[in-house]
Amino acid sequence: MASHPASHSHYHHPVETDSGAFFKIAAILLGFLVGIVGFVAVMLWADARGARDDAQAASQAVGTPAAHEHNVAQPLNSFAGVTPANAQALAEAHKPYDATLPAAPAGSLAKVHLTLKDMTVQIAPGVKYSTWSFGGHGAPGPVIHVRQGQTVQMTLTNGGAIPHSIDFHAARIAPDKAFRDVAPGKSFTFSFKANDPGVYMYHCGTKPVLAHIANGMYGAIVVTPTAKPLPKVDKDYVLVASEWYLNGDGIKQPASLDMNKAHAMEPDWTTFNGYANQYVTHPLTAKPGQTVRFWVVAAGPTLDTNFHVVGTIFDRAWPNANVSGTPQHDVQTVLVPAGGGGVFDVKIDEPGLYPFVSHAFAHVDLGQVGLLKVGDVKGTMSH
Ligand SMILES: [Cu+2]
Repeated sequence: MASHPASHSHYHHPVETDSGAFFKIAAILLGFLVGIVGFVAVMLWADARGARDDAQAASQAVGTPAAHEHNVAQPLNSFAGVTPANAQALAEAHKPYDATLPAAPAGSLAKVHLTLKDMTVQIAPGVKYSTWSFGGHGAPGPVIHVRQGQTVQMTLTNGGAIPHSIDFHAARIAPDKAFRDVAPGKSFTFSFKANDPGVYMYHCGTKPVLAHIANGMYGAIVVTPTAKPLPKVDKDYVLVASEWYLNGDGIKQPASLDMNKAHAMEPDWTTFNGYANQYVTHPLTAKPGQTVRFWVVAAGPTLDTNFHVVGTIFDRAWPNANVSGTPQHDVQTVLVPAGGGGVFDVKIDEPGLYPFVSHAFAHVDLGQVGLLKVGDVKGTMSH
């Protein structure tokens, strides 16, 4: 009963208490309201300021491209994974780049003639990109295969709109002479002796090299060792890894290079042989018990490839394509640096679908994955 009078006494001053509370609550609400209005005002101001900065950046960009490219921070829009609705049908209709190593020519002279062409290709299902391409079939350029000791006589014909050149990593030659710029409409021939076996990158070396490689000017040359031949294998496949930096999604109109993304190293697509996931839809094949040799080049322009085959281990690996040296045995993942190569042998006995990837897994999501189908197995695999 002691508590009752106390609470009762509260009930005796209802008006005064309630009205005090009312003013207090009203004051607090008013305070909130002022705060919210203030916050909204700050947001509007920031928005307006952002728009003004954007307008300034845009006007600067028109007048001074250099400032636009290097001095103005701006968001880089990603088009990673953006494909049209019928992507699956397009992927199935796409003719994959032939990864099979072609035969080396007979005799002591290997004549190679590459014509440069500006052309639009697909780099993912329904994703078009305006390339500068070697050999007229997009990126990568054709696989060149010679034997150690052969002389490579290289003729470059520039069918493009601007000067280009060709730099062979397989050559020991003065680059200022051999890798010089060739003007549009002109041809240039130089020769080198392929004394060093391995798999090498070739690429356009015209400035800015980043742009020329990013636009598809790269390929692989395999120099088969003859002094110390490699163990015989059943299949030889060539994979050229590269990444793409797009200024649009490439669906309605072809994308071209976004140099800011290329500098930031934020690709939209990464590929083996120039087209995202093409060997997932159209797997490379082997029979159970066969040994498959992968000749891998990472063309970049900037990013490395961490080569790995899921479900097996490399029986032999020649990191850096050092095929005149001793191979490593039983290794899982080998770095193929941008501008470098590697050679990898796998013998797979059990039928199945074995993905080959860059094990830097962002690259798998961006398209640098394929399947090696061992035996007559059905279905596909998601990674
Ligand atoms: Cu070029």
